[in-house]
Amino acid sequence: MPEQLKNNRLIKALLREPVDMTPVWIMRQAGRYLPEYRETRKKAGDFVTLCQTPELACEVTMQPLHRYPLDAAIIFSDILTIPDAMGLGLKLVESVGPRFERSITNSNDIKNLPLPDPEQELKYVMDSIRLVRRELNGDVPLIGFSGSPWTLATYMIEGGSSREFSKVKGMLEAEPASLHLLLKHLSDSITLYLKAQINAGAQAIMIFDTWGGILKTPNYMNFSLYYMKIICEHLKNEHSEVKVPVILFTKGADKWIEKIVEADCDAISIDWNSNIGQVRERIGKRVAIQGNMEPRILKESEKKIVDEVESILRSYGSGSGHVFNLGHGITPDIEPDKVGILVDAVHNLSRQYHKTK
Ligand code: 1CP
Repeated sequence: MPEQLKNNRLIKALLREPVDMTPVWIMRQAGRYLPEYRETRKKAGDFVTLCQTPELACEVTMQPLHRYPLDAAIIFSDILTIPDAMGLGLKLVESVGPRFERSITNSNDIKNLPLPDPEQELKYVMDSIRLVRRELNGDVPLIGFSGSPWTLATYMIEGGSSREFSKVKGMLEAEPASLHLLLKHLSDSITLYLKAQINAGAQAIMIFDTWGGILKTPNYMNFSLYYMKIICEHLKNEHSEVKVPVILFTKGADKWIEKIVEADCDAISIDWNSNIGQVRERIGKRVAIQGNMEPRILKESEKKIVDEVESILRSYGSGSGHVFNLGHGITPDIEPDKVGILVDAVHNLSRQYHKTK
């Protein structure tokens, strides 16, 4: 429970309660930029086996926390566990990305999709969460996550990663009712999955809508945000004594931020195309804000990284409600020491913004 957490800055900031310094964690903090991650992945044999072996998933979840004084752990898994559990057959193909053995092409495929039981087909995720909670021993909170219905639908219909999204956009135009059927089914499944993650020990939840930004405004509202909002409503009371904050992240959503905060979320995560200070002004005190350094900056000099951290902290300004993060995942080409520079800079430079008078 958060009260028993030794470092509770993340949860406090997500709930806009006072903190001594701005909490920081990094999207994809356990990943290929770390040599120890690449070692464990080799030991597992492949990425899917790594995700499905709780001892190894726990090991890689902990790796970045052994290196840096991060304010949160995020469970090592992937957003594509749900489609895999629905029988699509996930593989990660080297230098191509995630691929499914089977994809969704018509309404019959959708009607035949099972609703995975999180404690059966996805038990390995829950076991990883239980293991990490034991390993963390209350040091920092553990974040659980899922993809958004829209983002998962893009992978299921395209059969993997995509650049053009022509199949899913084709279904949206030609068979919107079928697409809604799939999105509804995914919302049900994600709700069960996230509730199970909370019951297994996740202390905050993040929903990744990586591909919401490719939609036109009315389609974003109807095919992406609408379903995330339903999930948030279902999660609102999914905690015993302490609140489990929910973070929504749509990449490329600057123009929709006022609409996103109307969903029952506690925080929004923003990419580097938004100005964090302006976002704060636009939304007032409604939710906390996570973000938003461009991952590419981590390739620059120590001075440039520290300057950028300072500029983001200054732009947000005084008071709680900010969780420092990148605007998207860290890339495999980053030198691990640069992450240490970032984390220390956030902690050191943010104290001045949290002085109580
Ligand atoms: O070893 C490898 O080559 C695997 C690379 C990798 C990793 C480290 C993949 C394949 N997934 C992950 C882990 C992962 N994925 C985490 C772990 C927790 C963390 O430390 O942050 C998380 C939160 C994700 C979420 C995820 N997977 C998203 C949403 C976030 C985002 O980056 O936008 C998406 C879109 C995926 C799909 C996916 N899985 C893997 C890759 C390379 C991708 C992206 C493919 C694409 O661009 O379409």
